[in-house]
Amino acid sequence: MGFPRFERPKGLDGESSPNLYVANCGPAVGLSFDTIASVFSTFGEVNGVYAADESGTRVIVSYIEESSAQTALKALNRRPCPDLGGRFLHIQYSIMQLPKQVNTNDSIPVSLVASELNIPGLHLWHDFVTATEEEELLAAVDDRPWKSLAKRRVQHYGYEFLYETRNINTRESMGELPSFISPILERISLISNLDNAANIVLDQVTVNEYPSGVGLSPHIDTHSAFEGLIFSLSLAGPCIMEFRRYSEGVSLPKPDSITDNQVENPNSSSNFIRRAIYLPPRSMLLLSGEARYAWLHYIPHHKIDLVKDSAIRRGSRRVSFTFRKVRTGPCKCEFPQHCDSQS
Ligand code: AKG
Repeated sequence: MGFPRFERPKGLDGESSPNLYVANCGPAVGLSFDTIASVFSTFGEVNGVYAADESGTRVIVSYIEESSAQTALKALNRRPCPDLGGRFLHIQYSIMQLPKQVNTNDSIPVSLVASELNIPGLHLWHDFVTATEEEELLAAVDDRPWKSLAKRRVQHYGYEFLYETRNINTRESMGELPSFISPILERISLISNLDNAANIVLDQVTVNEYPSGVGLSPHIDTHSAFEGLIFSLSLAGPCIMEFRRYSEGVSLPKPDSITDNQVENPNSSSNFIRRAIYLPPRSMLLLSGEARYAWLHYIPHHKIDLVKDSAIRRGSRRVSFTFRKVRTGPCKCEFPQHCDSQS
């Protein structure tokens, strides 16, 4: 299986190439590969736009003709680009090996924005925290003890999450959430376009640390364990999160009966609908309503993810903070077939 390999830009004056390394540009700053391709195609035929690394802020724009790259570099380098929201791009020539063959057997189109997935209740905010806040949050959890699971490490705050029962140990509160989390909770409460967000008092946090290539098995968070809003903040590295909903009449397998192999080869079943979204570092995902109650979510075990036409290498580590509110009564959701309180 051949994956694209991107080299660092050479940045040599006069060393021209049909490929441009473009910084301050990419999905993490709200520019989709399609938008970038469309702006750069003003200067010539674009072969493809690829992520230069996992940051989501640096891309390689590959032209058919070297002369197109020269014109684009002259026109766009270090100038405000009106078609990209006035953004200043930093452009150099790049020498790269283009992807020859990428395994797409198990891949589905990956969206950069939640609305494209058509899953009611799914929301994604890019740059929910700053790079400084990200560093502080990572330093805070790295200062505290991790618990090792088979493939990843976790920390729990507020209440312990019990993986055997997929529920909360409500008998033992671990106390208030730590103060380093408070700015994030405040920002969540300011999300104004969501019913309930301002009123909900999130009281349980699970921190997951995934080494490169490690994913998460498909699951729906136990209805009786948590209320209806589940927020997940991605830090340090990107990942793809996939969603799967079984077609009407197909009974939902228990999480334990879904093997990692099925996650690796999700096309092995045609009874479900699949969707995928790219989660860049510092983004906040919200599962609410149907997205929270009826769709399985999971992270495929990949070291490299295909996003649009690009291969994105996962970082050496991804750390997520999942914020939830522990439920105190039975769940009364509109999805009884997925609800342990109602079945
Ligand atoms: C969970 O802890 O149940 C998750 O789904 C974590 C999701 C994530 O890592 O973003």
